[in-house]
Amino acid sequence: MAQEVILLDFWPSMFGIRVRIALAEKGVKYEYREEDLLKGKSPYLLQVNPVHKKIPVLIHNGKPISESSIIVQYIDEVWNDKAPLLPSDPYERAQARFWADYIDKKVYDAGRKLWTTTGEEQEAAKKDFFEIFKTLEGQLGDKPYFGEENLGYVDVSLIPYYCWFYAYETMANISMEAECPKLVAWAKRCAQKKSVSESLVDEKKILGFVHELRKRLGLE
Ligand code: GS8
Repeated sequence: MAQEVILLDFWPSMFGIRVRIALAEKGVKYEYREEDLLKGKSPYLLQVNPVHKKIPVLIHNGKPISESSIIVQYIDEVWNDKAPLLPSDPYERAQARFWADYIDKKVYDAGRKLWTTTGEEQEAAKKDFFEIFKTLEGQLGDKPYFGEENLGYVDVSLIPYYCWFYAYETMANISMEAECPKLVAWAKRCAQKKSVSESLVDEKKILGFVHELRKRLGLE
């Protein structure tokens, strides 16, 4: 059966980038539909994600799936003729889900605080941010990928933030390389993969987007 796959996405979104990478890893052809959230939300987005009204949404043969982590797992299950993203062992799967959940609960908010705060508040935000990234770096250990020898579910969860590092560094005057060298080496390794490099966004464009968001929040 011909597959109709549509991705409703917004270019700077780390959540959308996860889905782009997963689809690229599986070699799935799809129609990319940009949802310009700076301008508003389309009736189509409200129709396909009436609960959260957020991108990304994957529409597979007319059926919508929301929430990036759930979408990536769905892609892994449907296009199972390609290398799996999640491990097959139940315990290893649970561990991968634990770390992806940790990323979901921690990284976005910690990163956002770096560019929405100043002074003491920002110093505390930096401390929290590096605590999270050092925990992740510890979990990576000396493995090439979180998914051991190949890019896996946890890698796909975290790598989209790589193109936001430059904005975090610029706004908070920090160095990822100095604090988390192994994690930066991992990010560079992931970015050598076509599925990742073609899905990530230019870091300077992300910085420009952060300035735009700060203006909208009255911060500059
Ligand atoms: C988060 C998606 C999200 O925040 C996921 O898919 O993993 N837990 C969800 N999407 C944002 C754009 S990226 O920052 C979004 O659609 N925001 C619109 C809104 O908040 O109204």
